[in-house]
Amino acid sequence: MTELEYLQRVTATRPQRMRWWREARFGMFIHWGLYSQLGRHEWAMNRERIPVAEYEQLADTWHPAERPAREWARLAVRAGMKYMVMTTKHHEGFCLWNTRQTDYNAMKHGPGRDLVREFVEACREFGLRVGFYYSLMDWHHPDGANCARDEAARRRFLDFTQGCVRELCSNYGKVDILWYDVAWPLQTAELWESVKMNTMVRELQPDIIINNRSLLDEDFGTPEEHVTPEMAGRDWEACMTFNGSWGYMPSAIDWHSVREVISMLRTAAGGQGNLLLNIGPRPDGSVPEEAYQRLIPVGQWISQNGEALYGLVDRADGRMESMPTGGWTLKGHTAYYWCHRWPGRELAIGGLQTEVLRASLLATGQPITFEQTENRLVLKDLPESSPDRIAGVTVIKLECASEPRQVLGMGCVVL
Ligand code: H79
Repeated sequence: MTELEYLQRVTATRPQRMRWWREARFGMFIHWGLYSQLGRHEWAMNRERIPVAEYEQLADTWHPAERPAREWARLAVRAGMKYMVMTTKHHEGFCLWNTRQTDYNAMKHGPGRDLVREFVEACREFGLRVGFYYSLMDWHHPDGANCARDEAARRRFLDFTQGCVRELCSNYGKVDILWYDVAWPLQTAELWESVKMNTMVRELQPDIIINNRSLLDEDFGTPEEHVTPEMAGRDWEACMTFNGSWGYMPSAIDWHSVREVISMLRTAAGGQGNLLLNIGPRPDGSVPEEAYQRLIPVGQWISQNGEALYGLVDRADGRMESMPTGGWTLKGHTAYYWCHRWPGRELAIGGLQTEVLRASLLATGQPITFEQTENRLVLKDLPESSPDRIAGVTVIKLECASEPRQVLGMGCVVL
């Protein structure tokens, strides 16, 4: 198959394949590997120049508890997440599944079992979609670096890579997402044989969704550590650490707050994107308390306000203005105003280009009285302080006569 034929086929099936993902909005990223034992960021091997032979010893000292993936899945459901993506192999090269491509895997070392299988089973048990993260870059494989200079090494490394990906797409039933990372050191999709590799993936998993990190655009873009919408028409998912480190790192103490997570969700949904929020479990697989303290309230908040988040939203960025008191998500004729700085008894919104038919508090359904004059909507008789007790983010639902649009210039009249 030529690249063009491949792209045509991928594009034609995208709307059906992506439907659940476009409605899901919120997923859990899990970074778990040998680096979790060091607790100094998943890049420790590279940043500290730990020799391969020394690092390898971590494979035999890793003894995870029984089925921690069930704990992640339970937490993900409570947090309002719809899918999970786990590192099957990070840059360190240690494979978490029972692979025939290398002995450097969980089955043959400390864990003594297939951690990917446990992950998949936990996803299924809790009704979550299954995502596999796979790092193309490999600091352990003998050809992982010299494949850029040595053609025989490249052939061996590609056979290894394709063998790994084939196993992941063959041995675990339906896989919903393939999340490649870091296409180093080969510089092009041709050198990685990405069309060939992803053609194989799609033959094995016809409905799979693939990210853009095998140097092909594929199904979605992956802004990392910032929630920035991609251009209209392009699916995207922001991946975010919770505390600045992907891998478990007890000294990383700058955790995003509940309010920040809700703000990320609003920016994602406002741009028709998703949020993949990371946890870095401890070596035994348990989830740090700080993640619980934030994800449980996030889930409670979503259980009251999910209508503003989930489902086929329209793009708000470019159509609505940014406001000092909050921001927007849109669905059809309905606008949701996520108010995170409560203004008091009245909330005025300028520049709405549509007639508001009904206003209400989303969490309770309580109607809000309002006056709408040209260019100005004033919501009245509101509580003195934000009614949302979980995070101080109150969503106001505005049902409108047409698709909402907001236009505000820089002056007091629109020129
Ligand atoms: O798996 C996570 C990261 O380890 C991986 N992608 C996410 C999902 C990633 N690999 N490379 N990068 C991200 C970008 C490289 C960042 C770096 Fe650094 C800057 C590597 C070294 C300096 C910051 C400081 C991150 C590691 C040390």
